[in-house]
Amino acid sequence: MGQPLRVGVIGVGMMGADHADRLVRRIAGADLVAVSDPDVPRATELVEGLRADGAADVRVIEDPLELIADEGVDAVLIASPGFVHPEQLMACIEHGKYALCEKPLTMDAESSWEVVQAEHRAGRPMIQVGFMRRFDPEYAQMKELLDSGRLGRTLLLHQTHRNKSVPNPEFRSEMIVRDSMVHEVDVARFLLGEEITRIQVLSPAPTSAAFEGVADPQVSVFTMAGGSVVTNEVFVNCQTGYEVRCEAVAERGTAIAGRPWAGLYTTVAPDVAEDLGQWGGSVDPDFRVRFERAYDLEVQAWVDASRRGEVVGPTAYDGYASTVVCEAGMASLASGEPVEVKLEARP
Ligand code: ISE
Repeated sequence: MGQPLRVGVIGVGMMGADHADRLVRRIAGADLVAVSDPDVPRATELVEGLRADGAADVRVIEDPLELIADEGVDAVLIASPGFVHPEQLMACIEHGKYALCEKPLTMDAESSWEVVQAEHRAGRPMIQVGFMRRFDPEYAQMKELLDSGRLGRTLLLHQTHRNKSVPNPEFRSEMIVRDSMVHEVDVARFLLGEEITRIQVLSPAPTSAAFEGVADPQVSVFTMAGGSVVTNEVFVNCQTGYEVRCEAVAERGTAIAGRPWAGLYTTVAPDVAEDLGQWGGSVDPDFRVRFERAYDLEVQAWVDASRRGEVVGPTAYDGYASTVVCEAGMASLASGEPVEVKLEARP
């Protein structure tokens, strides 16, 4: 496939640093060539650490727009805060650079839609959104199983998303929707292959571990275009560990992805192959550990596709759709009532 993809990483917080490390140690066909962060000492420290791992020529470019425009950068991994995504994505589109953008695509439906339209005007897809669960082997296996039709129609999904704790007082109720539940939005659209038409977010009595006034846990219900229903529990201060799983209930069986103690678990009709697992382990608190393989496969797929001149995985439109659903979710969180979801048609 020719020369390695020269990648620049924007944002060296928890995810950006993790991706930079991944690009240096585990991703084939890519060279990390630059990082950018307003915290230059932090970026410099990261680069020095990576140098010890053999990444000798990584530059620190303070201005992210300069990194995007740089002729020595072929593709950009955006791990900066969501509110700066619009201008960075627009710059990637303008300079014709492939971008892997961490979720959320942007912070509101209007700016997400502007990104979708700008990419469309540019005439070719360039953006992959960082919904890594699509690359998790068990979720991918579940998608294949549901699509095969062997279990009949999928009627329900039950999703669980628990973080051990979020010690950040700025992580308010709306953030639980926009930053955490957004993953469930994407998985529902991905597994069922249809849009969410209505969302309701309920807030049960909060855990005493949550900051004052924060609705945690939250239970949300999505109604899908084809009539199936998705229930979601998002609980970001559950105290135990990082538990993310999804159970699909179909006409002829069920499948669970993400049981922490086993592979894909199924209970199926007698004529469908059966696969049982057993409990036996603790639950790690870190989502980088739980989804390490998914992140590796996600970034590898992005690098391979960019080198082929293609885009795979969640598109800008997927990012836009999830933003619209989360906005409706935040409205429902405030009112307690179901809210209709209205999407612009895919360009
Ligand atoms: C975080 O941003 C993530 O993406 C994690 O996967 C999620 O579990 C967490 O709740 C979010 O804050």
